[in-house]
Amino acid sequence: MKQKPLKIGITCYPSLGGSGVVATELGKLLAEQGHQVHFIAHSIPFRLGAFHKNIFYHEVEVNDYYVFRYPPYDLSLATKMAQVANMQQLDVMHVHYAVPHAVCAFLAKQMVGDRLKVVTTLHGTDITVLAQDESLKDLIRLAINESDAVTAVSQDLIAETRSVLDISREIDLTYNFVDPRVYYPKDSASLRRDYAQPHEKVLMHISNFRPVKRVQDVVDIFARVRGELPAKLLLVGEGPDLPKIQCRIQELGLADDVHFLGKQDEIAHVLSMADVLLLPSEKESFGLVALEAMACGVPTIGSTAGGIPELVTHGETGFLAPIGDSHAMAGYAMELLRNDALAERLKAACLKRAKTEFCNEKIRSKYEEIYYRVLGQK
Ligand code: GMT
Repeated sequence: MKQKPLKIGITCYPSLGGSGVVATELGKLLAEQGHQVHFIAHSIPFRLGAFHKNIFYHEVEVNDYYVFRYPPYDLSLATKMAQVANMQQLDVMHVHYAVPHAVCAFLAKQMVGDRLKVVTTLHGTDITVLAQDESLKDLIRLAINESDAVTAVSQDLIAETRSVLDISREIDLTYNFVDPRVYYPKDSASLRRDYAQPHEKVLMHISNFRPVKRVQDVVDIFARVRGELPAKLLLVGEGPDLPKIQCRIQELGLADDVHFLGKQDEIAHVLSMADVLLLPSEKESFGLVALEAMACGVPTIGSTAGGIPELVTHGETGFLAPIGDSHAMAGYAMELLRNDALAERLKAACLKRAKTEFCNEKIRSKYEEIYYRVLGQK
């Protein structure tokens, strides 16, 4: 690194979803580069892992005085950001997910002064769902316009942000990334034998089982595939739609062919069991899980929602169909699962694309460029 190491605050949802994973992995990479990284959150980020001398964690404590109907986490977070920024002389506060984090960083900057630069990364539902809500829209617009830099995880999300919030400011594209030291095809043959016979294909879906993931379509696709060839479906994760999905699987008589693995940490190991990942989402600004699968050599069959087409190249690293077209997605799955040569070609393309386009070092240095730019140290 040519420039001086920075002191960077990071706030994210520490226990939830792709935005927290990206924020935590980025913090780890920055610390490896010699930057000092201060996570400020309500609990320790779940992917933080082993001790690192450049990584610090500052816990936000919420005042729940009895007059409060809703304890003000946002205000405590903003105050903590300002305290840490002053105490540690932070250069940059990098917040992931606009609500409430970008708003809190805006408040912290009012307390600290303009020397604290704020970088906001938009991840998806902060814009595609929350910014559509009139009770939040103006506040999100303010926080975005007042950030020193704004990044978004796909071109599609940049376009959506501009159109939903009617803003014209610069937004940098910073795709999600994976660490090739963690995500690569693992030897999961023995694990796979626990779930599928050697002649059976393995289809997998990993998500938070929220309505935007359209897990119902995953079941429809699997039912069609299962009607034609021996296969198992592995469902990984938990969320509000899970009970409904369990009932549907019972109704369709598929219970013996579907395994529920719940939440899992060793995602690369789990993904390496799969022949194909299904991601038929209604909204997906990027689809980090499809990138994790790609890095493990597993192609994705999914929808054309949001940023998925920027990640999955149709016919090369997977197959895409319009949202809700389970028939076409099942057709692609059968084409792929019946053709070993095609599967090998897609696997090779997946491994190559994950390493070249979405490599952790490339995206990390893009974020560093943004930090130095807002600090006037280009
Ligand atoms: O939708 C989720 O699975 C969670 C959500 C989050 O905020 O963590 O994911 C969003 O951010 C991820 C990381 O940038 C993206 O890969 C997901 O596509 C995005 N989710 C949606 O847009 C629905």
